[in-house]
Amino acid sequence: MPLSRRELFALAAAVLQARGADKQGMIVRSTRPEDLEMPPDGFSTWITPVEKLFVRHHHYAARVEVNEWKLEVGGLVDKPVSLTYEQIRKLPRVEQVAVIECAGNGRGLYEPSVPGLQWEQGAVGNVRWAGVRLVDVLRMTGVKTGAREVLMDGADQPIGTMPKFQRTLPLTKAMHSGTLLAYELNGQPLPPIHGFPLRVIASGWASDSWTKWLSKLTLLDKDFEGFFMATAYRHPVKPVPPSSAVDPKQMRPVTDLRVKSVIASPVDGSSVAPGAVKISGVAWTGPGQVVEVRVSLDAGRTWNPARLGAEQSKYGWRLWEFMTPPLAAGYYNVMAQARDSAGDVQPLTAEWNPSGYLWNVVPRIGLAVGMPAAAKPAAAPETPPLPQGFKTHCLTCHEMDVITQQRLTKGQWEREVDKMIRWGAPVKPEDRTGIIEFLSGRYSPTRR
Ligand SMILES: Nc1nc2c(c(=O)[nH]1)N[C@H]1C(S)=C(S)[C@@H](COP(=O)(O)O)O[C@H]1N2
Ligand SMILES: [Mo]
Repeated sequence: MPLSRRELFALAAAVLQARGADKQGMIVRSTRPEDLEMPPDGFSTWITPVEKLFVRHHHYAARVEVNEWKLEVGGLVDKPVSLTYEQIRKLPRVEQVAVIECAGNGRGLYEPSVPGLQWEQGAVGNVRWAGVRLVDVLRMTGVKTGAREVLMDGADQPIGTMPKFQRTLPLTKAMHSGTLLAYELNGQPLPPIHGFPLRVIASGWASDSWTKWLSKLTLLDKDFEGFFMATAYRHPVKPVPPSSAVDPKQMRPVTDLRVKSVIASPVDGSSVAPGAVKISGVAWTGPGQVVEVRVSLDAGRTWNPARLGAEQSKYGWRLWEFMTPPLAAGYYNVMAQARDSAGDVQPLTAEWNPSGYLWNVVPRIGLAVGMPAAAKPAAAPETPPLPQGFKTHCLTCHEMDVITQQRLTKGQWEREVDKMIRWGAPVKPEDRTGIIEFLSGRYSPTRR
């Protein structure tokens, strides 16, 4: 099926923007819409440079003409306002370093695997934001009694018949001093791909609540029922059996980030000369502060305290490093574990959840000292013959890359294909079975 005019336009805009943002060296999870993961070396600096910051959009990126743009604030307010970019820039300016982390960061590490972008570690960054407090905007409008949630709308348009990306913040989080509307990233105007001209910063929370290209805020007196609140971005209230389907009513929205450390160096599977080795990385948490990172060289039998870096900020990440004693030749299982001021400790094993959110398992790397690195089998390039209708039904809105990274059961593939059909993929009934057979045959949990 040829692209509609709107789709063509959105695509052209996305391509233009991709050229504008210099994101070389990123791990590409999806080329269209663009979903890019930070490579592991991004965990070696306190501030993540914009070229390394991960990118995640559900739809194609919006391109906003700032002269035609306004932020509308309405709903249960005393006085609705419509603010220009200049008016927002004149409000009291706040700077804040904060971790931005996708709720799905680490999804690719869950076993059994779950559908979605197979992020490993790098759907996260630590950025210096500048903007205004959301509460300062709400002071201008006043908030009527009974208002409970703030609905956030962005200027990006859905692909096909996908639902709009609409999220809400509870009023308490919206009024929190750490919640900003940001117009700058690392001292530069927000790049288009990261939400120019204005985006939400819900510090301490996963970034599905950090609406980009923000265009409208609406105060509501009840829970918003849109797809991205009522169905997506929900986490089981109680632990569930792996692979189970869980009713969204038994889940609640993802909010706080979890305490987590990542090892930046050495890289998993590398080989070093005998002697002392510097192990380093970063650690962060949601509410509270990281108070300790400890490192094990023997798969968790014994632990050593790491030194925390001097640079810190309430919502930022913390660099850490541990200098080992001289290491004899051998193979080492290196782990890192962070603990925060609330007493939360990084777990050793995952608690499975249906969408693969909030992965924060202790990272583990293999390190060869004075011996060759373990050989890794090279992945065979994927050039599968496609089934009938696949190109026109599936590869119109996105590319093959988003499919080849999945490892799903037949039931999971059926649910994915039917979701795509609901979202406007023009799959003919006679082609549906062939597509599901192809996907579940080739991209199944048993094929690694
Ligand atoms: N308007 C809009 N805002 C959005 C999204 C989106 O698709 N549309 N994706 C959200 C998600 S899930 C994440 S993880 C972050 C990613 O922000 P980044 O691309 O600047 O890293 O933006 C959030 N804000
Ligand atoms: Mo996300």
